[in-house]
Amino acid sequence: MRTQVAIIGAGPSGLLLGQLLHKAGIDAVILERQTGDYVLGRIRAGVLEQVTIDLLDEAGVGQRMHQEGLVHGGFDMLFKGERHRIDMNKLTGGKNVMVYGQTEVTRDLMQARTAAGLTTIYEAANVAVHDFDSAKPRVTYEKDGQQHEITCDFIAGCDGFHGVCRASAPRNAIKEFEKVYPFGWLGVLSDTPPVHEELIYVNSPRGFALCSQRSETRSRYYLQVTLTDKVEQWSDQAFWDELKLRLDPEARAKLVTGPSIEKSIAPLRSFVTEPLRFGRMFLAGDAGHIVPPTGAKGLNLAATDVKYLSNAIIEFYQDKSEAGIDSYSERCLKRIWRAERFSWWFTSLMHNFPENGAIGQKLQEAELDYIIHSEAGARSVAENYVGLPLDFGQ
Ligand code: RFL
Ligand code: PHB
Repeated sequence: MRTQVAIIGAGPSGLLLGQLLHKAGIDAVILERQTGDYVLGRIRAGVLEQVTIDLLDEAGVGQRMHQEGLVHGGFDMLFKGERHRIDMNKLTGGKNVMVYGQTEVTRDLMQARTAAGLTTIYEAANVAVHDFDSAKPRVTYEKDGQQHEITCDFIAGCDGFHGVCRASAPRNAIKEFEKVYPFGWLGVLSDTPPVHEELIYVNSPRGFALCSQRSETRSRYYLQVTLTDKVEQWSDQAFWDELKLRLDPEARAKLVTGPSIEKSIAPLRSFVTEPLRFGRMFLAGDAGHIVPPTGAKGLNLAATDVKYLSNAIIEFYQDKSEAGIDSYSERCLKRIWRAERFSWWFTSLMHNFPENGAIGQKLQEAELDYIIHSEAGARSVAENYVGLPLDFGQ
């Protein structure tokens, strides 16, 4: 088979890239290791920045998001038992975020792909990338016991943190920066009304908690847990009991509990690969970087990587210019490091680090106190949370 762009991975970055290229008349095939249902079953991010909303509109898949997504103009920070609102909308001159789950974004992109008759090969095993240092890259894979080959102009590595593309880059050409945090997030999804109309980020002596949501009837809650904790150790009752202990009295009284419909533990990591381009192969999304979820940046960064990458590839075909693909890595990494910094900072501020002792907790409380009493401090949080503009600093 021959295509212009072989995309590895049908997560949000691969699917969005496929859609943006299709809109520009560029042919792409997506290879995905899992089934479509498996991809849709992964419960992950829930907050979209304005730039991501705009991109989904540009890709022609924003209709359901605008109908069902919840627009949030602020969020609460709870510390020392009291809640304080960050009025993002006011602090950023009218910007908001949208609460709309990654699962729904993925579903909308998959449906658009099916409707346009575009090729996604699910359950593609042993995907391997070849010759991306030449003008004729190839991708091989197995499907139903048969070996297949795709020849292409470009390979887009949208295959997540554990994918094959980054692993195939020459070791001497790649630099990796990593920080692994000494805790994880235990997440529960439940068909119960959210405890509050906006998100609540909690710094408590018992550890971080987050009250999030997917709709007016579906909630998503997280607890900071130690890395040795196993999901099986956490009954639903134990989860709700611990969450209540980390909330303020009003939220504790209002919290509606119910059976979990999903429960999982995610480790927290900051990770960046440099560069993001190896000849004719590009990395985008989690394949190139990971942020701890505290700043809600993972999915949004994946979307902006893909925006830069699709622009670069479109420029290559339409203008016969390699300027975009040459600057892809550098442009993307600037935005990535800004989001890495914010996510690392917000994680450090909100979580319990017993190794930092009592002074660590006091310093966090002093910083939180500064943020809520200083408009400059609050604005810095707000402008990063809603997402810096695509052309920031350029
Ligand atoms: P994805 O979503 O991981 O998709 C990559 C796809 O590539 C496939 N794949 C392969 N296909 C073919 N051959 C191979 N060899 C392959 N190897 C992998 C995979 O099956 C998969 O379908 O990456 P993408 O598209 O870059 O999207 C990024 C986002 O998914 C990610 O940034 C966020 O979800 C991060 N993230 C969270 N972000 C938030 O903002 N808030 C959260 O609450 C949040 N929770 C999470 C998360 C990421 C998690 N991961 C990666 C383990 C929770 C988890 C558990
Ligand atoms: C979520 O709803 O899953 C979510 C929201 C905000 C975050 C992280 C996760 O910072």
